[in-house]
Amino acid sequence: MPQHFINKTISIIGLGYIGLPSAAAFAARGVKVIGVDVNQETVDIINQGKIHIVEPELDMVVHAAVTEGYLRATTIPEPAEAFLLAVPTPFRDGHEPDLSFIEAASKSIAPVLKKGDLVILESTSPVGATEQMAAWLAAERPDLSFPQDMGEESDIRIAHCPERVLPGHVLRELVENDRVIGGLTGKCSEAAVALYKVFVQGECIVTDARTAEMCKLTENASRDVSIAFANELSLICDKLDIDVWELIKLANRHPRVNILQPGPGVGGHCIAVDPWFIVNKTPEESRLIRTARLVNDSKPHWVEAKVDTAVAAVVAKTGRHPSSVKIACMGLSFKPDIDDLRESPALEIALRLADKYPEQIYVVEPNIDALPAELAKRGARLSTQTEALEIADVVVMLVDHKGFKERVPVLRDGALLVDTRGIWR
Ligand code: SAJ
Repeated sequence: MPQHFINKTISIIGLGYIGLPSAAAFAARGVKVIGVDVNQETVDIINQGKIHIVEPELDMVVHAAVTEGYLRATTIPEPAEAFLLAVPTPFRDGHEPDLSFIEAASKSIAPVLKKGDLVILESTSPVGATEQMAAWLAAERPDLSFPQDMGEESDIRIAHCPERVLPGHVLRELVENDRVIGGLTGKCSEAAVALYKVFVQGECIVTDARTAEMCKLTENASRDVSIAFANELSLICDKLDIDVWELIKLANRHPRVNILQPGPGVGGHCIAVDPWFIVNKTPEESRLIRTARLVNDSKPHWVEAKVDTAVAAVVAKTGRHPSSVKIACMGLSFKPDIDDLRESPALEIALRLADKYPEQIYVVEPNIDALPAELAKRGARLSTQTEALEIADVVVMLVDHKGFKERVPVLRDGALLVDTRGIWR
């Protein structure tokens, strides 16, 4: 471990999907970590050596860190040598970034800051947020000097270092991924590199704070635009009666083409959010990024219309009443093999269908034990695959879970398939 952080304490503010694994990664290297979260229940669970989120292997690492005394959680910040803010940055109505969690976290650590401390913003943030955080801290602590006023001579060092880990692979990616580090000054960056070198094996690449902020937004906007291209192709191919998945496979044989996969839309709390931070700052210039967001956001409506067409076809063929048509929704999570339903297009589609076809929806989601209340309330039920496929007239494939991909079932006679993932077609 770099000498710099031996016998020092690191405080992580926000013990969610990024903060808790980061706290565990520092603690596993023998650094004393104080985790801070506003939620007392989260703090209590962690202090029992348990976790409140689903992430492979995290439970073992947190359990070891807590029982060996390297990680402790609290609701009230305590003095430390480095503070790492990993709080949410959602958007408000009109896609306006909501920095209130960063503001609250900054104000909560300000009273315990002392000369020589390092403050790092890890939350994915609009350009300028790190400078804003520095301004909030400076306003709270006029007795300390900050880099925006004193440059390299400042008492406090400040940097932005966005997280880039993939849910489901967080512990490995935290260690192996390269990190982009944007200090407000050179010394700020140096201090941040020394901190991350405690556990990061990837390269720590130094830039300024605004470039680091934009870099993270660019990564997710780039993926969003690529997925929008695939989703748009799926609409075009549907009109032209071409199998989009075969088309993409063939086009990807070209050495310089790498098209992503269409789906029911883009979910999760990152890719569907972060591009708006760019659009919000530079609306005139961000035409492609905005359009990609709109293309991806409109895909669930297109899928819903496809299901309506299938229901109408069943009715036309059998003469049955539409209210007797049963629909199986295969998968609810925002991507395969996780239990995370946040901003899931599959859930959005299931909810719309349940509104329109009450008591007719059978949901198959192997990663959850109970349906979200909003879906159950609409009369949808959680089923096994066997039960749902025995009864369904229309099957909607929404999430390419491993189990669904590995065993392609034979649908019952007359059943119609709407396959948004191209795995049962
Ligand atoms: N999706 C498609 N087609 C594809 C790939 C993805 O429809 O070909 C959909 C998924 O089904 C899902 C959504 O996109 O609904 C997002 O999934 P994802 O696996 O692309 O990304 P996330 O949201 O789990 O994680 C992303 C990652 N960013 C990039 O890959 C550029 C991760 O590295 C970031 O750390 C994370 O966002 C974050 O926290 O910002």
